[in-house]
Amino acid sequence: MSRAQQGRVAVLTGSTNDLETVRKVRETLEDLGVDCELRVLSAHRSPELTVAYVRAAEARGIEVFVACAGMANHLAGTVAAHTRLPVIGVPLASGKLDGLDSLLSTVQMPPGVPVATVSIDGVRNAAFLAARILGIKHAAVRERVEAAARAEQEKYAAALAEAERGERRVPAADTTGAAKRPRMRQAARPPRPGHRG
Ligand code: AIR
Repeated sequence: MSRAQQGRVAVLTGSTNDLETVRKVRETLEDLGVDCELRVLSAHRSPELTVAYVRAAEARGIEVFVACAGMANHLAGTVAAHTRLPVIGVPLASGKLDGLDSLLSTVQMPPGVPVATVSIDGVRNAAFLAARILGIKHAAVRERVEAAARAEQEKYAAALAEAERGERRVPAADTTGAAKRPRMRQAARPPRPGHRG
């Protein structure tokens, strides 16, 4: 862990084929000043290795897990069954159901074994949530989360101001402003039969 980084997150994923998507969890965590280790482990294909890794993780300094997998996703649930640390589940879009199977199998955990499930392919939000959890203990991470949120708000405000300036910019020859006026309304729907209006 570099001296600038605080906290330690284990990011697990079910297949090497997930890595392109899942690497964004690590990138975002590193941007937020959080140390992270990424492992390919499958609840179905390498169950014993997965459990051994989870059981040993806390002693090695892991504070939060992010578990990602596609299809019938039992990785996050398996992790949550073998640790008392917070577990964030990321359903991945893959297979014929495009992530819906993974979402449902990640989110529907029995009481007492929680998995905080983000959206399908919600890799960046998984990292932000892990950083918010770590921010309770690590002040430097809390500050990075705050700075990232402020930067996001400023970017949104700037885009909004730019859009409003564009709306007000009317060509000199067009005194009515009609050329710039956006078409906001669609044609009114015909009244439903029996509707008195
Ligand atoms: N997977 C791997 N072990 C259990 C599950 N659910 C997931 C992987 C991947 C999908 O199954 O996370 O998203 C397909 O894996 P593969 O290796 O066949 O591409």
